[in-house]
Amino acid sequence: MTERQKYLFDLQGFVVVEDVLSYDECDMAIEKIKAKMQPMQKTPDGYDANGTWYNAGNLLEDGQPFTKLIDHPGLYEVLSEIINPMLRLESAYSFVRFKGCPPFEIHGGHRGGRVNFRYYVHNSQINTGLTVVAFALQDITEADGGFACIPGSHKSDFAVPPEDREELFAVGGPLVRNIAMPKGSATLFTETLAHGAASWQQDEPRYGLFYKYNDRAAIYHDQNHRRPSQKAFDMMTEEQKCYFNTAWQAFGPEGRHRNDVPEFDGMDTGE
Ligand SMILES: O=C(O)CCC(=O)C(=O)O
Repeated sequence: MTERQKYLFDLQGFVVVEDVLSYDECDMAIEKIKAKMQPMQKTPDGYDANGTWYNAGNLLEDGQPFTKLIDHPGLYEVLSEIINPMLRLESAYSFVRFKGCPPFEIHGGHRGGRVNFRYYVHNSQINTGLTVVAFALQDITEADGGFACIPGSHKSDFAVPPEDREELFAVGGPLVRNIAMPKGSATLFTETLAHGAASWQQDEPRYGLFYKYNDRAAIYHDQNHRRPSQKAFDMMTEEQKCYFNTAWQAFGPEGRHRNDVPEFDGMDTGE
């Protein structure tokens, strides 16, 4: 992690890493997402999706470029520094959103959330928990909508007062900024940051791709129905497979005392 990345991540709660994917890889990812995406009835906030929100899971079954992103060196440099060198990939999925979709309301936004939602710096070392990598598979300007956040809110010791939430956390309101992302880049943000997504404004839908990382000793999402299938594991290196181990740090069984040996080699996800 460069000093510049460290400065920006600490200041804002997110950092944009450019040139993670080539243009061809972005286009390939979009084609694979299109082939898999399913309409959602409701948005994560419970609004009627009305054909403007889709999702796609099990993307690791589709091989590249999804597999190589599990431990991409340019992302690992940052994630290993701000979370821990031993990482877990909790989920990898796509949300596809069409022009005029309901927003993803701002959530998170203070560091009192214990193990998964923490943020502090000690002896120049950043410490955070659940962290999202949002890949930009197309060029996104601030005017397009998409990922939005309150920069710096990951350091707040206070939750927004409930009576002020509607005003202060409004997407398009005084505190929330839309974040521009060039095609092929990845935005790494801590879930401790107040963040969400503004309604999408481009004619071409937004093909959002999200990987969520945690310390290999911590867990936020239920793992059992998110574990990759055999087909997905067959395309991974031994090190990549370890990203799906169950959460623990040490005193594991014989031969994998430190949780650095693959624990699973696939399961039928039923999808
Ligand atoms: O859609 C987005 O860009 C935001 C995603 C988000 O809020 C999340 O992953 O928690």
